[in-house]
Parts: sequence; structure tokens; C-alpha cells
Amino acid sequence: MGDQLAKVKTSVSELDLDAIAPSVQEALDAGEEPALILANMADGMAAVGELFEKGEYFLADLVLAGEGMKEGLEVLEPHLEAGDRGGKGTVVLCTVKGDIHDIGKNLVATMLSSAGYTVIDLGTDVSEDEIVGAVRANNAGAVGLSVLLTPMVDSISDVVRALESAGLRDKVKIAIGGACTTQELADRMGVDALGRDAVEAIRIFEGFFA
Ligand code: B1M
Repeated sequence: MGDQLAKVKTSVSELDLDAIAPSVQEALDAGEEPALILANMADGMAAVGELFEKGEYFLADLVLAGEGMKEGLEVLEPHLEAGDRGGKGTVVLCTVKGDIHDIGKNLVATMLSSAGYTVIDLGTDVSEDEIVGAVRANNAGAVGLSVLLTPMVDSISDVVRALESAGLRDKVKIAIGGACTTQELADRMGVDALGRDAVEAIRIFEGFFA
């Protein structure tokens, strides 16, 4: 791994917030691939999650890491989106009702738009009614749901049911992802696919729109 990429990862994992956006810029200036820079940011954030689980980082650190990730993504996004943006299909993406985690969802959104999809990002804590409205308004072909909190998994079936009631379920494919999701959960909730990381998520949406 190049020095610049290592710096991107450690600036995130060591919570060196002032260094995250500059290190992304330096990696770009050094000619590193934007997708590789994004992958290193995600690795850094994964390390933050592990250190939190070991008790070495605290909730306040996680909030700060999230802010640093957003600043880094702002620098990176224009470079990722240089391709033929939006033409492959429309995806409604959000974090489910009751859940405000957005770092993973934002990574998925960034990668989807850089891969050529139009992403309607509804944000976090989004109700099934908002999702149905966005699918209808944008004629979306797919929905991506990010779910990190186990107590909120029923929000997934709420979305499935709401799309069924609106007569839209056979027009949209649904994928879920996030720390608490499993294939067993995906099957139980009646969704079409599970994405374990942002790269797998892209493969899934490629399949949905093929
Ligand atoms: Co909280 N949190 N958190 N948290 N948080 C978890 C999820 C937790 C596992 C930590 C723990 O206790 N071990 C735990 C949930 C336990 C559970 O229910 N299973 C937890 C908890 C309990 C909570 C609170 C309840 C804590 C409290 O207040 N007592 C609270 C909940 C608030 C709420 O949502 N209502 C809370 C709050 C927070 C912060 C605000 C402090 C912060 C979020 C900041 C933000 O998002 N802006 C935070 C964080 C950062 C975490 C951890 C440490 C890291 C999550 C993260 O960003 N990971 C997390 C522990 C963990 O996951 N190890 C934890 C990095 C990110 C890149 O990965 O989101 O998994 P991830 O996304 C990946 C893949 O999952 C996939 O692609 C992404 C990129 O590769 N993916 C998708 C994600 N979404 C996808 C959608 C797709 C496809 C793929 O669509 C198709």
C-alpha cells in the first residue's frame, strides 16, 4: 500500500480529524485511484468500530469519526463521480426508521453514484411511507436499506409491506446491508439481497438492473 493510502486509513482509525480531508487530497494529488482511497477510508472506519467494541474508543469518538469521514468524502466525491453518472438506474437509499447510523450508507451512496446510478439518498431514520413516496416520485428500480440496530430490524418488513400495499413490490428490488444484517434476516424479511459491504452492494445493484 502507498504511503498516502496508509495515511488516509490511519488518519481515520487514529481519529486525527484535521488530517482526514488533507490526506485524501494528498492521495489524489499523488495519483491514487479514488476507489482505492475510498476503500482505505472504509478500512479506517472499520478499525474505529473494532476499537469501540474493545472499549478503547467511546461514543463521542465515533461521532467525531463520522464527521471526519464526511469531510473526507466531500473531497473525494467529485473525483469518484467523474464518470457517466446516473444513467444505469435509480436507487432509493436510506437508513431505516429508528436508526441514525449513516457512515456505511454514505459509502454505499458514494460508490453507487460513482458506478453510474442515480441515488436518491433519503438520509437516516426514514419511514416506510417516505420510501414508498420516493420510489413512486422517482420511478426507482431498487431500494437499499441500511440497518445497524437489531431492535430496528422490523423496519425492514415494514418497508416490504408498504411497497406491497402500494402495488410497487413487483417493480422494485430491495437490498439490505449493515452491521446487524444476515442472510437469514434477509430471507425472513422477504428482501431480494444482502450486501455485506459497499463493494458487494454495487455487485447486487448491477444484478438488479442487468
Ligand atoms: Co452505534 N451501534 N449506536 N453509533 N455504532 C453499533 C451499530 C453497535 C453494533 C455498537 C456496539 O454496541 N457494539 C450497536 C448496535 C447493536 C445492535 O443493535 N446490534 C450500536 C448502538 C447500540 C448504538 C446506540 C444505541 C448507542 C447508544 O446511544 N447507547 C446509538 C443508536 C442511535 C440510533 O441509531 N438511534 C448509536 C449511535 C452511534 C453514533 C451516533 C455514536 C455513531 C454513528 C455515527 C454515524 O453513523 N454518523 C455510531 C457508530 C459509529 C457505531 C459503530 C461503532 C460503527 C458503525 C460504522 O459506521 N461502521 C457500530 C459498531 C460496528 O458496526 N462495528 C455501532 C463503519 C461502516 C463503514 O460500516 O455501517 O457496517 P457499516 O457499513 C458497511 C456495511 O455494513 C455495508 O457497506 C458499508 C461499507 O462497507 N452496508 C450496506 C451498510 N449499509 C448498507 C446498505 C446496503 C448495502 C450494504 O444497501 C443495500
